[in-house]
Amino acid sequence: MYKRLLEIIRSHQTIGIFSHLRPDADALGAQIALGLWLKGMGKTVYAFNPDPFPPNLKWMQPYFPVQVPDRKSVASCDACIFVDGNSLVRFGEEAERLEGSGKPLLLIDHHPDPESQFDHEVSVPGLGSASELVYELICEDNPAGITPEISRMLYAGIVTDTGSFRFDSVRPRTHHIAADLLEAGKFAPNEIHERIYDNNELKHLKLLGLTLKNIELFYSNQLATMSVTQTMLDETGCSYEDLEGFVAYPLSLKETKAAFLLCEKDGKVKLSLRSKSALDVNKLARNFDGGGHQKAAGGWHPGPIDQAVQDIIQEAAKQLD
Ligand SMILES: [Mn+2]
Repeated sequence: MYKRLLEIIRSHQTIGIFSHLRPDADALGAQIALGLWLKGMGKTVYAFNPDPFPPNLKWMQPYFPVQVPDRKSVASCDACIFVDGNSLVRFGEEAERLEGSGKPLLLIDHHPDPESQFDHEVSVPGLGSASELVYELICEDNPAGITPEISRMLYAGIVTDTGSFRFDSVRPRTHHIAADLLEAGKFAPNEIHERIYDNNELKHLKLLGLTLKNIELFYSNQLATMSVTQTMLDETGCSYEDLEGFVAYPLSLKETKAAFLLCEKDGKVKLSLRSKSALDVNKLARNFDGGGHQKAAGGWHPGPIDQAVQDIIQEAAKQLD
């Protein structure tokens, strides 16, 4: 699986790496690790993302420059790698323009149902993170390629995308990789964990307080929603990005099988869907202009937010029993 990808990478000099829009730690960790590794091989590397680093991942920024894609830099690439997304549209307009450009388009991803737009795919749906794939790729080339910097980036991607090693995508192999990264990187797990999770401001906790009051339960507590209005964001001085991790609270309820965070955004309602049961939120998200994984997905509803709650519950209830 990695052999052909390695051949393609070796035979091109200037390589662009895209991570998905509104990047998370897995997207950025996998992207930056690839960037560092390729640069170490003597390649000219561009890392692209149109969106900024989220506040809790700003510490990753100094490891490798990630720039907004401009036409000239993208055009100078001989090959492009796309990490942690299953379709060019997930990577923004400049990525979409690359379709049919003749440049090899390479995919490294763990989302289900990848588009057929790529010339070569390393796609493992159900795997915990794209960062694990980048780890395997580098080791296939040379295990010594896992430097301390690369270790930190990949560990950040794995710890976040596996919910701190608790999702059922976690395999023994996940822990073996994590152990190897800890050894190669000589860092303590909490060093990364604290940077990502323990950096709240008071306004985040105030917003959390408001959102917890808004939890609603349906079908004998099997389904939970948490609604966030623009007024709540304005009152606390927060933005949509500050809701990271909130959906874990309704999902943590004993009888809850799936939890849905709904937030007013750009005149519509943004949906974050999470499951801790057989309920497939990727399938559910397909009804709401979205997708993702079986246990974590996102989507959009035209609004208003009360209608969105009704519609999402009605659709999710079809999967109960
Ligand atoms: Mn991911």
